[in-house]
This record gives sequence, structure tokens and C-alpha cells, in this order.
Amino acid sequence: MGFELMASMMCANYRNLEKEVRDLDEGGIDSFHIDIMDGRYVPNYAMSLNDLSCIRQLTKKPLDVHLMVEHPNNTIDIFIRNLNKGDTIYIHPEAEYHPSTTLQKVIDAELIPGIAINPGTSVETIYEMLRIVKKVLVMSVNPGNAGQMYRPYVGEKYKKLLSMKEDMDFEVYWDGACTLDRIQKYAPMGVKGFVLGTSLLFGKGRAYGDVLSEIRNECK
Ligand code: S6P
Ligand code: MG
Repeated sequence: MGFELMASMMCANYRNLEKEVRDLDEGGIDSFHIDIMDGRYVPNYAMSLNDLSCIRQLTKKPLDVHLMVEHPNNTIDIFIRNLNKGDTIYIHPEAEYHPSTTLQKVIDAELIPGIAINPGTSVETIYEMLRIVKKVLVMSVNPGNAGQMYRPYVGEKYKKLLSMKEDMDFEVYWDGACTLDRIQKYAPMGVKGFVLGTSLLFGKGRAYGDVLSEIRNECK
């Protein structure tokens, strides 16, 4: 079963970020998930542009940038300049007046365009954008923090999006409270990738490579 595992870097040990990136890279992570917040769209500040740029230099693997900011159109160029072709930028469509304009900038820069949708955002409200984006990051927790409570009602939204992805040409990704049993349930249904945070990967006192191998073995 082919699915991707992404590391939520806001959960990493910042006392030695370089070692964290190298351990994850060598341990077999597929990409690095970078949560950028502005203290307005969500009530928190997580990673900075400097963190992003540092990680971009430390690994050849793709970055997955999740912008939880108001009006991403105002600052998206800065992020684009610090990324490589093949990296992804997700915006939250309700955070911008004309999200399709912002997504077009991502497409024009030959990055991968994505939208992130909150537990309370319905598929109907983002329907047209599904034709523009390549990735849909479904939040299964309310955005802004790691270690948040899983919102079980998102299960129906995953099913709905999975039933539309072939026709509309996008993939579905999971962000928030990702546990082994949820990968075991949703990867066979077609969820393409999972963001791993405190629920499964970080702060466990275990080598990242061991955890990642175990997930892949248990979800064959
Ligand atoms: C939340 C953020 C996420 C979390 C990640 C944490 O606003 O977008 O990427 O960092 O999901 O995972 P966990 O397992 O601690 O919920
Ligand atoms: Mg995220």
C-alpha cells in the first residue's frame, strides 16, 4: 500500500533541529511538514521562515508548507522564493478573498498547490478549488496546535473527498491526531499521506527510523 509519511516539524526538538532533520531523513520520512502561523488566523505562532529555509537547506526531500495565515496572498511570494520545485504550499481558502489567485501564484512557480480544510469547513464550500489543486489537506483537529483532540465527524468528509479525487485529479492528505489505527483504516481507503506529530512520532523516546518502519510494517 503506497502512502506517504510527513513529519510535523513544529513538534521536533528545537535544541538540535539539524539532528532532527538528519534523523528523520535517514529514518525514511517522505517529506517535512512546516506549519506557519500568524497569531491571527490561528491563536499561535509555530515555525518561522528562517526555520523553513534552514530545513530546506538540510534535506533534499520535499517540504510541505501549511500556511495558517490571514491573507496568504500578501506573503506567498516570500515562501515561494524559499522553496524548490516539487515542494507543496497549502493555504486555507477561507483566509483569502480570492484564494484561486493565490493558488495560481503557486502553480506559476511550479510548486504543488494545495488547500487545507478545517473540521468545520464543508466540501461544498471548496468544491471549485478542487479543480485547481493537486492536494487537499484535511484537518482532523482544529488548527493551531499539536496534541489536539481528534474530531471524529471528519470521517465523512474524508470519504466524500476520496470519492471525488479521481474525477477531479487531486490527492487527500491527513493532518492532526494521526494514530496507527487511523492510518490502518484510511490508507487502504485511499488517503495518500499522513502528517505525524505528537500522537505517533515525536516525544516517544524512540528512534524515528524504528517508528517509521513499524508504521510501514503494520500498515502493509
Ligand atoms: C496543527 C498543525 C498540524 C500539527 C500536527 C500535530 O495546526 O497543522 O500539522 O502540527 O498535526 O500532530 P498531533 O499528532 O500532535 O496532533
Ligand atoms: Mg499542519
